[in-house]
Parts: sequence; C-alpha cells; structure tokens
Amino acid sequence: MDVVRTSKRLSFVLRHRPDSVGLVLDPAGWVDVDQLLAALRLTREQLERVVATNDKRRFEIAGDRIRAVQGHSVAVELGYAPERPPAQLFHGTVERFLPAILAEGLRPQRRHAVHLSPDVATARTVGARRGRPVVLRVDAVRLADDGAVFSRSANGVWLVDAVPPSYLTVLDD
Ligand code: HQG
Repeated sequence: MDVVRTSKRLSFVLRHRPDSVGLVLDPAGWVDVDQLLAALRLTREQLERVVATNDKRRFEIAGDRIRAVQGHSVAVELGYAPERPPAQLFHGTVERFLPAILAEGLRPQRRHAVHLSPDVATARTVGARRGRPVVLRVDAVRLADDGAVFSRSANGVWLVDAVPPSYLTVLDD
C-alpha cells in the first residue's frame, strides 16, 4: 500500500466526496471505520498506519469512527471550542490571488473555513503548493476582539469564517 496515495484518497473521501464511495458523514464529519474499510478495501492495520504516519495528522480515529480534522468542503460542524487566537496568525497564498484577497479579504472558498497557520514557515509551505508563496499576516487578536470566532483543529490549523482586508498585511520576502 502506498501511504501517501491512500492518505490523499482518505482526504478526498472524508473531506470532499464521501458519496463517491457510498459513504455518508455524520454532522461532525465522522464515519464508521468498518464502513470506510469496506468502501476503500483497506485493512484496519493499513488504515491505522496511514493515520499514525500522516505528516500533518489530518485524520483522527475515536472508538469505531474516523474523520478528517479539517479541510472539508462538505458541510460539517467540527465542534472545536472557540479559542482566543495568538496576536498574529499567517496565511500562505500566491501573488495572483492578492488583488481579490486585498479587496474582499480571505474567504473560505470551497472549504468550510479560512485556514490560518501559527507561523510564517508553515504558511509559506501552504502557499508554495500553488507557486511562489506570498505570506499574509493576520491581526488575529484584533479580529477576535471585533467579534470573529476562532477555533483550532486537532492538528493545529486555526479556523475562522473570514478575514476582512483591514486585518491583513502582506509580508515582505
Ligand atoms: C485563496 C492544506 C481569491 C487562498 C494546506 C488559497 C492548508 C482567495 C485558496 C489547507 C480568497 C483556497 C488549506 C479571495 C482566499 N479571493 N482567493 N477572497 N480568499 N483565497 O486549498 O488555505 O494538506 O482551500 O489564499 O496545508 O490554501 O490539505 O485553502 O490559496 O492547511 O491537509 O484561495 O489545505 O492542508 O485554497 O489550504 P484552499 P489553503 P492539507
């Protein structure tokens, strides 16, 4: 079994298209492990290896259920408690999105939330998936003080509904 390929397949099914293999997520994104194993033709041992070795700890198993910890495009209520963010958070993107981002702010696009990183290095890696990365600093505490609700996924990604442009600063390289 190719661990990375299987992880990508799991992300696809548990975040975006559970229906593609006949699964239905519960409202918090969980699905029965045995059903997932049958649908993906995996053994429990293979699944546990993918979950345990995943570089970004993208999945969590609790009892007989499994879910992706963030990154969904299907509607889910992950249930992470609201949490006060650090003073600053970061978002990695690419130059071509900047005009839109600086005009309308960060939007979740296809996902259920805007994803923010706790440090510049992580944000740069996220942006680099699409080209030369550009990092934005988010004035997170001010945004929280102004009423935005932040939460943090089980793998340390900060989530928020949106970030208006006035809370964003483009960092120099
Ligand atoms: C951009 C990966 C135009 C945004 C990563 C991003 C992350 C706008 C893209 C996680 C915009 C959305 C999430 C606006 C935002 N106008 N473009 N108003 N607002 N954008 O993939 O944050 O490996 O949905 O900058 O590591 O890149 O999958 O979000 O470029 O943690 O676990 O629209 O996905 O994790 O792209 O990445 P995405 P993201 P995994």
